[in-house]
Amino acid sequence: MKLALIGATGMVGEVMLKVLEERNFPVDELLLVASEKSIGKEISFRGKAFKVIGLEEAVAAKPDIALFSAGGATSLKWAPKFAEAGTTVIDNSSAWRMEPDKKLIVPEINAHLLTEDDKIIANPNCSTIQLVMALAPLHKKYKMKRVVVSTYQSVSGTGVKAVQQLENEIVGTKGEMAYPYPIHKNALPHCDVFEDNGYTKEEMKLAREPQKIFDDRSFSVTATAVRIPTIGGHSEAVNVEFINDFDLSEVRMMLHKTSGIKLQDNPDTNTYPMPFYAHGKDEVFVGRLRRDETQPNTLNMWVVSDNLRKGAATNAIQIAEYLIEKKLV
Ligand code: 11C
Repeated sequence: MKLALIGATGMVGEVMLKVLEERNFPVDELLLVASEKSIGKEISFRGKAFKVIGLEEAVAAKPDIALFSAGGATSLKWAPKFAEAGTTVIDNSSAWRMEPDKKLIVPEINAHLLTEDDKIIANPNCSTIQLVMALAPLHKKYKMKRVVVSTYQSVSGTGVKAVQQLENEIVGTKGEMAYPYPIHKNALPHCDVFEDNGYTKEEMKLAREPQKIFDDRSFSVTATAVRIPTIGGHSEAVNVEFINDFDLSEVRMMLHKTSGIKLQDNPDTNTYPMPFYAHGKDEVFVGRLRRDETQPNTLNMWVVSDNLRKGAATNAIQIAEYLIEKKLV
């Protein structure tokens, strides 16, 4: 397996290398790829030093799989060039997600749709992945009607500059600002850019991507996305109205049995999901399960996951593992 990692020096790239090592991903040849300014830099993988190369050189090497995490502009320009060379691209940016001919994949939900003709495969947004992971078993059984989600998102979702801004503000040093306001001791109802309808792009990703992943337009999602000063993962308060009524103990049992979900739900022992605990782990943590007492068939829950792992690197690598297992590359 010849694997290329595009954006190898970035935050998600670093986590991808860690996850590839941990999961013992079958790599015969590894191409670490980054922008001009990083070419020649050395990065260690499985105890061996690799020199970072540029995109032209990586396309010419015709890797079997390219994991992209270098931003939308790089994906738009370079993913088609890799695809033309026969490489299967798994793209972590928002560039291709809503294209009708590109599949948007969370392996536990819809990897069965993939074929060897899918040369550019989209990885959903981090806050979408953890949301649909928690909703999938419940939607199957009770059929969702409407989801109201409020997010509490880690600064690591914005990138290294934002993590730096928070760290600078904590110790009181001046530095570059990733946000229009301080993030330390603050909460910004502003993730990604504003769209014409008054929602942010992050909120619209949460509204649109789940329908595509479930291949179902019969339910709707409305979102408020908020950035908070944490780094371990994204948290989500989820209110979901179903068409059919549910039994809370059955909901608990279903989530408990779902692969990739860890139930943390015991008020007696103060057990509930937190980014502090989810950080560095691959599962989606679900807790605070309770009936919404204001209307029928409606559930409240709290969902937390490490946005750089299941929300980005791990999901992309699971897609790659699926392609290899099913001999689609
Ligand atoms: C955030 N969800 O936390 C974003 C980061 O569309 O892949 C990932 C952006 C994306 O701000």
